[in-house]
Amino acid sequence: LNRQNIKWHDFTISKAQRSTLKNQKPFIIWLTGLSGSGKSTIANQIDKTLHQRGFHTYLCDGDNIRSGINSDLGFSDEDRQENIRRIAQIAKLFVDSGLIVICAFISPFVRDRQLARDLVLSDEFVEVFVDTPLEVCVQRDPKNLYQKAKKGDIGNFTGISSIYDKPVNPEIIVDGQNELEITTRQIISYLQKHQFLKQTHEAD
Ligand code: ADX
Repeated sequence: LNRQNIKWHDFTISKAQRSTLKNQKPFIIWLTGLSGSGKSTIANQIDKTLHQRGFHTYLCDGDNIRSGINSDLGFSDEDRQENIRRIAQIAKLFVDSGLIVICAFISPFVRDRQLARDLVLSDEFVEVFVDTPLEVCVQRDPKNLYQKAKKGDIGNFTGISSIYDKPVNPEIIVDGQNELEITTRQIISYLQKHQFLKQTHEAD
């Protein structure tokens, strides 16, 4: 591909101006963990809580993104890499637009999560490891996918026939077996403590 003739252009209205208008600091909350670990449920609760407190948010979730923009991708290592690359670029655009973006993807490879992190400023990325033991995810098996993966009906299944790199140094580790309310409070407290959430928004 010849990218020589492509040049980045800064337009008049900046990220700072867009976020000032929204009265918030834009950033990404990146949830990673096994299938069935609870990422989507936690992401939804964080999204709801922030929205109710007056923040402008957007939630990107694996199954949704994969049914639209990434419907051409499967679960080989290369496709997962491309999945995360595109989502990270999309999340960056949302951050640029002034939003708080909540991403919930297995994102099994440390390299791809690092790539996503490196796309934004160092204080714009909060990695949350949803730590739920594989046995618990297998037991939950909400979509019966572990059962199919064990029988060999689904290949490259994370935790069964495809690897998951545990995060090395995530900002937050949540115990996927905790009550949803406790986990949500843990994440929101972190965000408050580290100045991600301005005080002007009402706390409940
Ligand atoms: S990722 O690995 O590329 O980050 P992503 O989060 O987008 O995965 O999608 C994961 C979802 O796809 C799972 O929750 C599950 O419902 C579904 N899925 C289908 N096949 C697989 C597979 N082989 N491995 C993992 N998840 C799969």
